Amino acid sequence: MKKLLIPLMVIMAGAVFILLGQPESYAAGKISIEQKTYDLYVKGNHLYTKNGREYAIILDEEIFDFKIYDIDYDGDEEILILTRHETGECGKDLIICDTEKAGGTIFAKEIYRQDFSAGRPWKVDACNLDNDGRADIFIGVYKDTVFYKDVKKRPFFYSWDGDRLHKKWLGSFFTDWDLVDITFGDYYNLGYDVAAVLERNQDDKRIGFYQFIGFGFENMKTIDSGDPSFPSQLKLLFEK
Ligand SMILES: [Ca+2]
Ligand SMILES: [Ca+2]
Repeated sequence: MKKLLIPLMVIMAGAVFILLGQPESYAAGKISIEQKTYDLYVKGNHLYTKNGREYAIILDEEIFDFKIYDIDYDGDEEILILTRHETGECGKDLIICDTEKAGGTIFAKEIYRQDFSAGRPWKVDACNLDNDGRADIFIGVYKDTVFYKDVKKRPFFYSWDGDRLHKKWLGSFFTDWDLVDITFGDYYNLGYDVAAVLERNQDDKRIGFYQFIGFGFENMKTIDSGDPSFPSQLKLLFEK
């Protein structure tokens, strides 16, 4: 028995080596089109789906961040992409893509593009803040504003009318704590989404929940770092 054990261990070590040596690809969620769901992958800054066992590229452009969202509420999801800036440090253009099916897989078909490179964008997201029939699009930028000269992460919101973006709320900040990350969901069963914001003040962190009230956002709740639920909420909302 002992003689067999060593070659087996060598084979297993080899298998682990092969697995670790594979080109990097990351499962990146799903997209649903015409009642069919496609798995998405990110590999070498490109977005892929799979056709059988083969990776099929969705868009011929490097991505920095993306969000799958049904921006016209017709049941088929679209892809919002923040393209990668040449420096690799931030995003460049926001592209909104419809999808086309061909040969059992899908391709992105650009329907809108806007250059956000001056704002050094770091995140794209989409949500329903107010049930007004228009999807709300979040672009996190890294800049100063007219009134606040320090360069930091700032929350910009646009609404999508089916053809183009309209400025909705180009905020300087939610509070005097720094914006670290943001995500959206109907966490309070209100029938619309609220913002969950990870905020930082020097070494301290907290999660603030904010709802849109027409001319800005209002705080609904804050979970401080000392709250027993803080670690689980942090994991659930921001480390998914
Ligand atoms: Ca749609
Ligand atoms: Ca809206």
